[in-house]
Amino acid sequence: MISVQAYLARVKANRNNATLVILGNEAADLDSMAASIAYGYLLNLQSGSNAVLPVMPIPRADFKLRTEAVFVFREAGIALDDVVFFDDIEFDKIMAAGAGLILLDHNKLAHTLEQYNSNVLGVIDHHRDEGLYKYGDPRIIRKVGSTASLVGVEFQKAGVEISKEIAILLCGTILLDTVNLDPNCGRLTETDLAIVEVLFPLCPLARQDFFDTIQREKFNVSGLSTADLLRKDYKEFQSKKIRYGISSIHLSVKQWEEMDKDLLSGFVKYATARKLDVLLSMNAFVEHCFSRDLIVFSRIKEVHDNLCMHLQTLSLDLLACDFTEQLQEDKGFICFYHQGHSCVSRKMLQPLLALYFNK
Ligand SMILES: [Mn+2]
Repeated sequence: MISVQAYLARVKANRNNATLVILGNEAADLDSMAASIAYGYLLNLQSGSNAVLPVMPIPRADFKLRTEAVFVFREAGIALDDVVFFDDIEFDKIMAAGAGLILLDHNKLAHTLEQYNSNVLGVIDHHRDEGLYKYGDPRIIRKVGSTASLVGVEFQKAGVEISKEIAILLCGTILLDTVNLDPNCGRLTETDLAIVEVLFPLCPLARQDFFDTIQREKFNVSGLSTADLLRKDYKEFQSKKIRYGISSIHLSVKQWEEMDKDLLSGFVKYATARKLDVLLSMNAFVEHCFSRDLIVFSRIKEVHDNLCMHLQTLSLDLLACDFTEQLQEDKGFICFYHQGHSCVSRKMLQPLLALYFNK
């Protein structure tokens, strides 16, 4: 039996001749990526074809931002060089040549790929059924904790031997998605439990340890640069005159400032590249209890100062922090706050900013 690693290397070498692409959803979470690889591998074992290509639906450079996936892939012995990312192929050409698509972890193509609807041949997913691709084969849409569980069931149905690597990929994903099989998480089903019974004996890692590490890695941003942190979870908005972005970051300003002594330069670069007037960073972290910091940056002094004044009038309970070494006013204007009312999230702050900027 060919290993997952060898399968990936072979199919990558043959990537431009792919006849079937296995694609996860555009958020490219662990479930999307692990399930695509496992399912592509299963089809390869069943058909012997080197033309079944799992494609990670993000640019290669973005993979490292999904730190939990970096960890699980490494544990499963998957070398990133052998994995195909969206920018490793000419997706348009492969689709135009008539390749089929199997959607994993979503059952409606992303808006940006809508023109390939007629390429879709099948779906395996656990989201709400959008009622598309009724002819799909397979067409498996079931409310379970993880798409990885449904792929595990397909291995079982096929009577194919499950390797250690596949067990690690699927188990890690199911644990993350079901919060370590917590019946109170609202996602765990009998299907997940039944497949975990089959998979875990084949996985060499202890369940609690494995889960704890995946969870920790998910929030481990220590290897990331300021630019990576800013784009990891970023949303952009346009009001009448102001274009602004809000990054959500799991790190206190203090920790961040220790990692990067020149945060201001990172903000200047990021905001300039995206033509932003304003860049906010909402920093959520646990220090004794759940806490938040807020960073306000603008390239324009007047915009910066007025916004800071306005923010003080909102019920955020802002307390200015002293990071004087970060202040170099020739580059841009930045200030750092501790946000006393930690319940105010980006979802809540953004509409208030929209009101302010549209005034
Ligand atoms: Mn999923």
